[in-house]
Amino acid sequence: MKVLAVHPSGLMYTRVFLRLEPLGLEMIAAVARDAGHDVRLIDLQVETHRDLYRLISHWQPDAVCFSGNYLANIPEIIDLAKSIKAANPRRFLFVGGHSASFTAADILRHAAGAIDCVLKGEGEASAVALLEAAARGGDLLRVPGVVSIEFARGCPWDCTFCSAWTFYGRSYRSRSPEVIAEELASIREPGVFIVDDVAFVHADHGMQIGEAVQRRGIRKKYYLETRGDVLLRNQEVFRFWRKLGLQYMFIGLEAIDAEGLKAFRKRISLDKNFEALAFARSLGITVAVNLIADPGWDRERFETIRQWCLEIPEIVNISVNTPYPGTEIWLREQRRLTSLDYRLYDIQHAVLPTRLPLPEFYRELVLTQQVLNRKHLGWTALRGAAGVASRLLLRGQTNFVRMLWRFNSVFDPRLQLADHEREVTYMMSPPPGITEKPVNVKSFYVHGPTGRRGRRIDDATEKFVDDTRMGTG
Ligand code: B12
Ligand code: SF4
Repeated sequence: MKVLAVHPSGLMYTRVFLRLEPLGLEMIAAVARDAGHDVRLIDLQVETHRDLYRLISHWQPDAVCFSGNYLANIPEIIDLAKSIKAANPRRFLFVGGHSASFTAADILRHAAGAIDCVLKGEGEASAVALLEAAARGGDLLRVPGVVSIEFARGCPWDCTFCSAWTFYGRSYRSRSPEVIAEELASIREPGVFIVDDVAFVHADHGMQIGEAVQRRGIRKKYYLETRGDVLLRNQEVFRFWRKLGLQYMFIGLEAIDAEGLKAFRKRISLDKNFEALAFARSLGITVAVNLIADPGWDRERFETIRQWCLEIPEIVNISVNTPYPGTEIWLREQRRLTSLDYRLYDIQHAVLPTRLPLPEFYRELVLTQQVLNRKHLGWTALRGAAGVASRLLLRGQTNFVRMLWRFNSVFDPRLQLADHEREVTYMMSPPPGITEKPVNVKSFYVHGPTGRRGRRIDDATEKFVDDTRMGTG
């Protein structure tokens, strides 16, 4: 079969900060190709809808699949599916990915027959079987830049705002260090983003990969995401990876007060988080921390955050507290959702009632982001980076410079407000009902929990995770 794999357009974040190749979709494309299908991949983060339609009309794929990781992309996927299906009703269309798994019934309902199937959960094992079933009734286009790699999959923690753990049933599986090193050796690009939810949960695994990388003399710049407590517990691993080229690290701080950390069930104290930042600083790694802004914040709260952010050297990303299907807060949040428009669920918009009038909330939010942005990308930074910028420009690499200026055209309170006024064609089903009773978390899981045997971590690490966790799972 000729199979076209489509990644939808980038969201606000990607338009300014970081755009990565769609690793999950590439994996699906790769298993389909290995099974003998003729496969192509198009990434609408870098190509246009016109490119997609042109490719479809020239190449005439038998099947088209979409990656539905991001909830805000669902309307785009449905509209594309409708027009692709209308052009050839015999073409087989399916969707998979993170958000699609939690909203499968809604997607099928909105698509009104244009989407034949939503494949829930991890797609490697089932995509080929699905294509075979469809057949009975490649050559991948590569995206330049930083590439992604997976060392391990899943997350053993259970933060209330996150669906990574429910998607993977709180499992944690790691890949063989030798296979990873081999894959890294085959990557030509100088930058590699490790897409694990929490990198180096298991110290031995991290060290073994590092040793394999060192043996092969692989030299890259690495980017990763992790937790503060993992960083502190496995300091020798991060120190080793610093030597191997670890350059940039995202740490999910989420809140700078104990109450906030408790509400998110982040299971880490403020002190530990600050200690982790100090350790990361001592390694000379660039660190970006994430904070979650609650729609209930007032002006003072934003001001406190701004002050705090200016006091620390780290890069700070601010996102908006958003109940996503598949998360615990989707069921527990006491406040009523103000919108069921998928497109607003990109953690840059408020979908819960704001204490400040909405226009003011966005003004404060964007002002806070601007202050942080200016701190790193503004005039002072530009002066400091002028050498780098002009060298890059000379080499024709305008991305870095464009990023410095793009922020204000994307993060604009008027635009964010106007997004609430758009006509809503597809409205998601609301949460089943607010409850204060203990929720059976197992009901969130896409495929059900696998228990201890699903977590490939040693007992000491399991105990470490358990000591931070409470109650659920
Ligand atoms: C790495 C990552 C990123 C990277 C980009 C990765 C990329 N190119 O898409 C960066 C850092 C840029 C990023 C940015 C953002 N991210 Co992000 N990201 C992740 C993370 C940690 C891992 C994704 C990954 O690569 N996993 C490994 C690959 C192999 O798995 P996968 O993509 O899920 O694919 C598997 C399945 O989903 C399925 N599958 C996927 N596609 C398809 C297609 C078909 C047809 C089939 C059958 C199956 C299938 O099979 C694959 C193999 O098993 C996830 C959390 C998670 N664990 O999923 C969050 C996550 C997807 N991100 C999230 C968010 C919110 C964002 C941002 C909006 C954040 C922001 N600050 O604005 C931006 C938006 C980016 C954009 N597209 O515009 C949320 C999405 C929530 C939601 N419900 O919409 C997640 C779930 C994090 C969370 N804990 O809440 N992200
Ligand atoms: S540590 Fe929390 S936020 Fe991070 S992936 Fe795991 S559950 Fe999600």
